[in-house]
This record gives sequence, structure tokens and C-alpha cells, in this order.
Amino acid sequence: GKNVSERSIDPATRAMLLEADRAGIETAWDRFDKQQPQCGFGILGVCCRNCNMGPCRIDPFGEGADRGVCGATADIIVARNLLRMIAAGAAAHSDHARDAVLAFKKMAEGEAEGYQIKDGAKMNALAAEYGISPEGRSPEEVALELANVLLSEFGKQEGPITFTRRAPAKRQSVWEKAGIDPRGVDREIVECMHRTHIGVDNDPVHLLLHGLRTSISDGWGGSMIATDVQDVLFGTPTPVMSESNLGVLKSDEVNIIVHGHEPILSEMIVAAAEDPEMVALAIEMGAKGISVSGICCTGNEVLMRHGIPTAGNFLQQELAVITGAVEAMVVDVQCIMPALGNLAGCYHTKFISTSPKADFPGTLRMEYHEEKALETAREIVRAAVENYPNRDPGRVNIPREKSGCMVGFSAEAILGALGGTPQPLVDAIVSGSIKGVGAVVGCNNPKVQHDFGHVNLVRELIRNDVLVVTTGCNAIACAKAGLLLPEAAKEAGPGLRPICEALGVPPVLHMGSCVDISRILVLAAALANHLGVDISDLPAAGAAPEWMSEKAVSIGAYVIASGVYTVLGTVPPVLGSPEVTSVLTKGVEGVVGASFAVEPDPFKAAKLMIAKIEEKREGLGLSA
Ligand code: NFS
Repeated sequence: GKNVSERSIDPATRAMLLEADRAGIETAWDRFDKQQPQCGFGILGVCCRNCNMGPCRIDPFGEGADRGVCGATADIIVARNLLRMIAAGAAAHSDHARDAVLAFKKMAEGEAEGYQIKDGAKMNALAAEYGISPEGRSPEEVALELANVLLSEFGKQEGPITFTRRAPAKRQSVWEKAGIDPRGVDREIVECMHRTHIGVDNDPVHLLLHGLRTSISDGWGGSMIATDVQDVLFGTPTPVMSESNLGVLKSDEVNIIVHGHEPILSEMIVAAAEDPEMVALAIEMGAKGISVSGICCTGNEVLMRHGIPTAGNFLQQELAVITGAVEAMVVDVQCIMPALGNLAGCYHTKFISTSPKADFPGTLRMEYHEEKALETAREIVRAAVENYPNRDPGRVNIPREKSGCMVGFSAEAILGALGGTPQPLVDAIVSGSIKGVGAVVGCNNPKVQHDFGHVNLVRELIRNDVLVVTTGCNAIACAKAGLLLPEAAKEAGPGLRPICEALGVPPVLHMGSCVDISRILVLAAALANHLGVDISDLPAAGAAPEWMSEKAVSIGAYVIASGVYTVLGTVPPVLGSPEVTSVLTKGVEGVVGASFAVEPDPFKAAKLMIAKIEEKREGLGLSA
């Protein structure tokens, strides 16, 4: 067999990898091994396929071609490729946001059964940002007008994007000075594609600046719109207890997994699974009930708002099916492996795809539209329940491991817990009890041991009195490791520990899905505004220890564009260009006050982040 302990630090994952091996089933780790050695040109980013004179590639050893057919150098090719990654990532977040706003609009028009305004106060606060008054109007009328102005952010041709005005004034002028204040979400993404077409933008720095502009339209635009509209529709998260890891799957209940990214769907599945009629049907089928759990960020969405358990992070999606206990894997968009189709075919699992945008081999398509949301959700749940008798008890192998977690820390919940003002947090930072804030986020990647970077980096930070905020697959890794429990305070340093214990909160705060990194931006802006400084002055640092997606590239770009130093744990495909590498790790600091570092070792990454936090403390005149 394979050395499963090298592949993951998570015992549930190791157990299922052994099971996969026994059953002769291939996972992402095996396919990763079969890809070795991965293409050296691709790793360095020096392969260009943007026109049909190519593909061209630059010889990194300086012996062969040093230019593509059009004359593009390694620097140009690498910068163009990176810009396309940012465009794809920003598009994914923002297209998700667009659908959330369209659902919100249909709700306002009374055409989306099952959806409602769950957080009216937040809706009115958003409306006020747009100068819309709720005075003398029904909530639906306000919602409709708000939906229309939010929709217009995507197609705006001239800025600003309204939510970028949430950034401190100093940050906004940094963007204006650099010419990277975004004008409209779709416009910046389209311009990425235009600039990278053969024969358009061929200056690496010029290309990278537009990358930053596009990423800002994601973080302070698309992603932020997604978060806020979803809060209005489904409620702004508040602290709630739950459980995490494959052990949340039930041996005697119908297991439905929601996987992907959009709460628009998963919220309705959760509602339909609670329907007494469906539960009765499950009992009729011989099950004790219906259990919904999540994977990836749609899992985070329902975890944050309802305490629905999370079965695992990105690299565990196949393993969930291999438990043999999943009646339906229901997916929408993003981070869903096409491998699931074949795999589900080896078990009784129904692989149900729902988005009009995302099809996969081997799925049962049950397309999902807001007009009939609840109806479709009920059909999906019914399909899962009716599949229960097909489960082969002899093939069921659910790992025992699961961990409790406290989640639901929206910016509102954090500020609320502090008494409505960032002052107590500021006091703790000034006194040095809390050294600073570390934002640790991002994916899994079989290039590195699963969860090793996530868990060790976070542990090091809290041990050194750095409060950690987390989202995405990092948050799930932390949940599985017990770091999201209030008891994890005992792993925190002598300054952070008593604060967590007094508040009854964990030292690692789960702020949501990846689009919810916008919550971290809002929190950072609140802290900076309270202190009258820029975000780049705050004792804060970011990290993505196991990132892999293009969305993560856009996130990394907007985090540094927002002024926060960011450490990447896997190497981005830029090393083929000395110029791009140097701009990203040094030069960009002079433009936006932050830069990237690459450090695969989480212990060293923690040191880099802490050193940066200490440098910022010094800058603010605070003791080290
Ligand atoms: Ni973020 Fe969520 Fe996970 Fe990475 Fe994918 S689920 S949006 S991209 S893999 S953290």
C-alpha cells in the first residue's frame, strides 16, 4: 500500500485512504502521483498558449528560446498567465455573487418561493450605503431597489464600486494614486482577457497592476456583495456549535452531502431535509432520519448559519463517497472534482449536479432555479432518501473521527461580542496581550501533506499570541483539529489565552467561506478606521498554506492590495520570471504597502508573519 501518513495528518483521511487502497480506488493523491514529474515549464509559468502561433515556451536555462514567436519574454508570459488566473478567480467569486443578487431580486419580486429577508437590519444598512431610504416602503420594495443597484456594480463602466468605499480613506487614495481603483467588476475581468490577448499589454508591471485592480473588484466588490446579500437572505452568522470531519456521517441515517459554494442551493436542501414528510419517508425506508453535512465552502455557509456539520475540506470530497454511507452528493459550482462521477458509480451514491453552469460526467442532473427552489430541493432530498435501501451495509466504513467546533464569527458577531466597538480588541493589541491578527485561509493541495500546513501554521500563531481569523478549507482543517473549540485557548500564548477564556471563544475564529474573506476586510477596515490608520499599518498578516485554486490567486492579490502581507505555502507559477517574482515579493510593497512571500514550511511561515506583525507594531509605536 501507499504511505497514507505522508499524504495527510488527518486520521479520518488516513483511514479512508487505506480503505480506498483496499478497494482499489483512485483518489486525487494517486492521480497527482501519476502526473509526476509535472511539467517544468508550467511550474515556472513560462508556457504561453494565448495564440495559435504557439504554444511557446521559454527555456529557463537560457540555452534555448528566450522569446515566444511574437517576441514575448518570460517576464511577459508569466505576468500574462498570472493575470488570467486572477481573472478566472475574480470571475468565479463575482459570478457567484451575481447569482446571489439575482436570487435576492427574484425574492423581492415574489418569484422565489422559500427565500425571504432574514436580516432586515442588514438590508437597511446596505440600502443606506446606496442612499436608499426604507421610509414608507415595504421591505420588498427596498430589496428590489437594492438588488438593482447591486446588480449594476457588476456592469459599471466607471467607478467607484460602492463597497470599496468601506476601505479606509488612506487605502482608497493608495488605489487612486496607483491607478488601480476598480471601475466595475465585469469590466476589470474583461480587460484582463483583452490585455492578455496576443499583442496587447506587454509590460509585466503594467499587467500586474491591472491584476491588483481586478482583484480589488473581487474582494471589495464581488465577494463582498456575495457575503452581504447572502446574510440578508439567510441571516448574518452568530456563534453556534457544530462538528467536523467524516465522523459526522451517520451509519443509520440518510446522508446528504452539500458540496460546492452557493448557499442559494444548500439552504434549501437543509430546509427540505427538515420537512417532517421527508423524515417520515426516510423512516419508511428503514433509516432513523436524514442527516445533512457539508464539504468545501457551501458546507461552510450552512455550518456558519445553522451549525450543519462539515464532513471535510477539499481533499476529502472523494473520501466521503468512499465511506459507502452517502446517499447523495449534491453539488453546485467550484472545487468539485469531475472524478466524483466515476467514483459515485462504484458506490450507491447519487452524484447530483444542480447548477445550469456546471455539469460533470456521471451526474444525475436536477437543475435548480430560484422560482422552484424548494420544490427542486425536495425532489433532491427525496432522491437521496429513496436511495437509502440501496446502501450496502457491508461496504459502509465511516471513520470515527470528528471534532466539536464553535463557528459563526461574522464581523458583526465579533464586534457585537466586543460590545459593539473594536476598542477592547484594540486595547488588547496595544497592551500586547494580543500581538496582532493572522488571517489564514485557502485550499488543500496534494503537493503538500493534507492539513499539515494549515494546522501547524495556526497553532504556531496562537501559541505566539496572534489571534487567528480563518475561512474556507483552512477553517475546516482547524475545526477537525479542535482549534475552533473554546478549550483550544489552552494552546494559545499567555496573552491570548485569558482573553479567549474570559470571552468563551476559541483563539481561531471561523469567519466563513472564501467569499467571506470580505468579512475579514470589513473587520480590518473597522480596526484601521478606529485607529485612524491604513490597513497596511495594522499588525496583521495573511497566509494560504495549501492553496491551489485560481480563486486563491485573486484572493492573495486583493489581500496584498488591501495592505496585508501574505505568505503562500505552495509556489505560484511565476518563478520563470525574475521580474514578476521580484515585483510580487518586493516591488509591490512600494505601491500598496504589502507583498507576498513564499514559504512551504508552516513553522517558518509563522515566523515570517510574526516578524511582520512586530514590524507593524513598531511602526505604530507599540511594544514588541
Ligand atoms: Ni476557497 Fe472554497 Fe476550499 Fe480553496 Fe475551494 S472550497 S472557495 S477555493 S478548495 S478554500
